[in-house]
Amino acid sequence: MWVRPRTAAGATVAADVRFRAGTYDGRVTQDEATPRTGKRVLLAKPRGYCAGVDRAVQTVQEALKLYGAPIYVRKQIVHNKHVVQTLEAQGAIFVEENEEVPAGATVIFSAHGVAPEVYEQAKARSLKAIDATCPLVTKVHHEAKRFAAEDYDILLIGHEGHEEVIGTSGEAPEHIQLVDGPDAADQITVRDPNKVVWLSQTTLSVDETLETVARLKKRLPMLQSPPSDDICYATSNRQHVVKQIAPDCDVVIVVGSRNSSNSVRLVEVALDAGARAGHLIDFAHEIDDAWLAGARTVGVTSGASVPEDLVQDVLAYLAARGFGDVEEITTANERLTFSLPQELKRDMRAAAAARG
Ligand code: 2E5
Ligand code: F3S
Repeated sequence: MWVRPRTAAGATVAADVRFRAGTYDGRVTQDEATPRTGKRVLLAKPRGYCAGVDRAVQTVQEALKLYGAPIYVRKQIVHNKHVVQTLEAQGAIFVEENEEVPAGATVIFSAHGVAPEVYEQAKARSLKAIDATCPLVTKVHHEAKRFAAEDYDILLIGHEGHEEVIGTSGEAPEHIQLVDGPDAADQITVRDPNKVVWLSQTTLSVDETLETVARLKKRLPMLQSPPSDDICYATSNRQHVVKQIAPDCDVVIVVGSRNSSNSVRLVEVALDAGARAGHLIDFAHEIDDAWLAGARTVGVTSGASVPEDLVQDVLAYLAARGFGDVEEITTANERLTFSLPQELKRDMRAAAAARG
């Protein structure tokens, strides 16, 4: 049955998008999947906002409501152009470092986490700090602190220069070495090969990380694994569904920003899994019609920092070019939510009590 899709806000999408939902049970057959124009979209689910992004964006919005504009945010709250522009329009001021925040003002730390020295700098400037670090990033910080306290060498698999890696490394710089990909594994040296553990950034390619770990284990057979997966549920779920649809796609369009690690990974995963082409775009108008020339099946997904409205814009754009038949391929249903940071909740409760 064809049903109209609904956006997160409850609005229907363009009338010429025909949409149906299904769970993935192997390849979609041509007969089922290419009705009407013979052109179709396979829409990945899960896609878009994860629980940590939802919480971080809400944190900024609630802080704006509670304390009034401007609210300072250290680094992009999440790595998405549209989210940052929207929050700026609502009164958020994004800065690179605490020194740019006026003494005594409120600063929110981004979802990617910060090193302990960033809290200390904020304290020294009497800033009111609200920590929007995703709890699943905080979990990796705790692991790093724990293994460092036990004097382990920690091999942190991640991308050099990424904010999350900088924040996690800052928990125990003297114990942590970065391993940026499988080739880097061959260069690692440790103090005691019997006391070494690997941890990782939350948004890596699952398959590439397995390869990096295998390469590390060849040289360090006693290497220990994290107590639980550091690559988060949202990263692995988005990669899993894109892997399922990619072999059937002439082109996969991933909505996400260039500095969004998890979004960039989705393009790589799609190509590795057999998509003939893959593109990362921030906005529908960036689609080049040449990408669609001769294509019958277009895959669509979005990174964990991407609002659903941007995906709906892409579907409307594709529908206007004959790709109006949309099948949503679901491989997992996500229900996780995180509560707002304690420091914000406390002030929200106090404000509610003062209003009576
Ligand atoms: C915090 C992990 O994928 P990225 O790490 O570059 O970040 P993002 O903002 O695109 O995605 C959300 C997020 C936030 C992922 N830690
Ligand atoms: Fe957190 Fe993973 Fe999202 S680490 S912010 S749940 S992509």
